[in-house]
Amino acid sequence: MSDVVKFEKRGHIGVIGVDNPPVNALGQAVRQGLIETLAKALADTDVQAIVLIGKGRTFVAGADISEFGKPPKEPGFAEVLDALDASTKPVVAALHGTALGGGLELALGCNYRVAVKEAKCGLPEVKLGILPGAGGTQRLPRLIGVPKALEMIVSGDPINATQARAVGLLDEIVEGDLLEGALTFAARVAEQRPLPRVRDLTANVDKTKVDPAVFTKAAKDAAARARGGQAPLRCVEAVKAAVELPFDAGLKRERELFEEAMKSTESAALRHVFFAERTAAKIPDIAADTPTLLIRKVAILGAGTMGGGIAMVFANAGIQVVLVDREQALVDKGLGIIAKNYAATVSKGKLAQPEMDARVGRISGEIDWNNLGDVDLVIEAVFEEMGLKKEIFGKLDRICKKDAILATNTSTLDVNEIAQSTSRPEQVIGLHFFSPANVMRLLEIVRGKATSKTVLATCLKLSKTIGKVGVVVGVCNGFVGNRMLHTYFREAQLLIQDGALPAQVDGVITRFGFAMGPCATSDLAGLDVGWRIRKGLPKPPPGVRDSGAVGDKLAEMGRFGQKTGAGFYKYEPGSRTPVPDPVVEEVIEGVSKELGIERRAISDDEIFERCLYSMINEGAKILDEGIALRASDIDTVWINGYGFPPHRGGPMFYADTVGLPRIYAKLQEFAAKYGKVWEPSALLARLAKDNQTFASLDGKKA
Ligand code: 3H9
Repeated sequence: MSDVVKFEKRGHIGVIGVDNPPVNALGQAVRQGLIETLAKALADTDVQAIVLIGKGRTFVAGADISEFGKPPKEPGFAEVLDALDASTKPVVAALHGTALGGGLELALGCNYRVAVKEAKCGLPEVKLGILPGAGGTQRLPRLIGVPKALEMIVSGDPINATQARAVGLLDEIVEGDLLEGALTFAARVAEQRPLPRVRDLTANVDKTKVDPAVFTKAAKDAAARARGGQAPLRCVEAVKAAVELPFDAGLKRERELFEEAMKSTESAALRHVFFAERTAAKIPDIAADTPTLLIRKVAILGAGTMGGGIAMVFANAGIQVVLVDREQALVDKGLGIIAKNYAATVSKGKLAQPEMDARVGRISGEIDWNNLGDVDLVIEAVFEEMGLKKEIFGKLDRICKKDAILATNTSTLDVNEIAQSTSRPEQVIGLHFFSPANVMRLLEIVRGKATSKTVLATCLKLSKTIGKVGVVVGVCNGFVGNRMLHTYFREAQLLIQDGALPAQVDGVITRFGFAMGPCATSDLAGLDVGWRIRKGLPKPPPGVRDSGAVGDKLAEMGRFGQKTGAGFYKYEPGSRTPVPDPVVEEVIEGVSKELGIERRAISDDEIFERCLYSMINEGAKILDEGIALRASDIDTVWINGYGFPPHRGGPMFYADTVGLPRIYAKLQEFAAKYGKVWEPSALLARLAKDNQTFASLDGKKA
């Protein structure tokens, strides 16, 4: 008998329990075990009905993703579903945790489905660049109707048990113990015949009743959202087959689309992203059982946009927050903005009023630092000025309890230097949130020279608690994300000086899949920020090009970006849509002339290569210096913090798909034309010479 699928009898009900921690993924052994235990239950004359349940924290959370891309192992998923279809006794799926992907498809192959109210159901395959490949695209529309099935399959977002019951996905919500509830349900339906099978339902997929426009619209919306990704479109195609073809032919079409998707680079990229995010939480010298500190109360220093956003992140996770600033008026302003942000979410129907009240209730204001003695973590989010930060950390050191973690949200400054202003550098760490902090998933966890393992392990665990993807990075100017952003934005600006225009540069980048190009992003962030910083800096030395020249000129004209209705583009009042502006063209031409640059036609390829390859080269340097632990960590940073298109896998994965020898050759060409900043990183040069990939460093094949 299988180790991962167990069979027991409870009276006249046979219970099949999947026990494959951590998430009961449907690997080969589980598939085999399901077929065997089902046969056993059917052969046992005492058994009148069967309950299929998951042990541990969840029902089956899907196929085993680590088996993807490898030779298939028998029995396949289809055989499990065939066995369920052929069952002569009712099978009741009992769901808890997350019934996702192949897990939900398994439940759809059962005759009935019951769940606890905390359960979630979904078909997230699209997020892995594939589509449900075990009948989900054929059964779900038959059960809940085409529009709702399309929505679930194309978005990949799960629904909760109450919603699932309302649309007919569940037959019952169980109060109390799931197994007991499922046994009672099974006993009730044990005698009922014929056995209901989702595959036999026809009303919801009746060709004469389903409006074909739903597919056209779904495909159009999916294409707009996917920004070049094909998986959502394949999902639409597969659901369409449920309406156009009989069940078995529909399954065959689903299979073809599934296999096509599975072979795509898009799917390889998205699977890489899935595992990269989880690998980021594993730090070689931090054992899984490293002790951690309890974080119950957090102080945020600075009640501005960033501080307020961070406060919301903790309050959302049920943690007490104290928002601190110099004056009561600033604290009140910060608290007011937070309340307004929550209220906006409530008015959109995305948050219930009592939950909003609970969250707001967790955030208090403070101006007296002496009252911070009991906080477990302080996050400083004030101006980027070393002197000020050192003064603050010295003060915190005197006030905060001994084991409190002192964190800085700096995006550029030296965390080691900040730590030296305290008597406890081992308690100091960088927690770099991304704006808007309550929306962006990335958290760069900056490990200082002295940061203790306990503090690091606590922050990693905390990142998960607050719903962030934590990536541990080392200390350097800009850490991983901003350091690479700097080279990418530099090239975008130099391309403009050389002859391109903002719309051309942004167009190349958005067609690759970014939501915004560098010029539109600068308009969103505000051109005044960089301009003010650069005013205090010396001009670049001879031979180094001034990438800020156009931005500074625009800022001098009061064109600060979206907030002033003009920057690299102009914006109609109340609109965020960038409109090319002839005035900007004149400014750019003027700057090129001033700098003695003869403008030329720039090809889209050159734009793409200079923007992307400069970023990749910097990533390779970061990896070589040990600032990032793995290439996949860099990908995780860029996907979660900078809008890199997930279906491209992140800059380093993308580089592997292009081929490092090719990128290396381009870097050399650019170095010859544009100078030292383009010198290839030693690591990239070595990998290119050996015809290797960044993934090979992480111990995987690309
Ligand atoms: C599919 O089903 C295809 C079918 O249509 C048809 C095929 C023919 N496989 O996320 P966590 C690992 S596609 C293998 O930290 P949480 C994960 O790597 C699949 N491994 O926990 C991690 O390992 P480690 C459709 C998996 O509580 C550990 O489990 N299903 C899988 O935060 C814990 O994971 C999905 O896309 C898997 N399917 O979240 C669901 N799932 O500890 C994918 C997890 O070594 N999974 N692992 O790092 C999830 O969304 C989340 O894991 C889940 C739990 C919500 C379930």
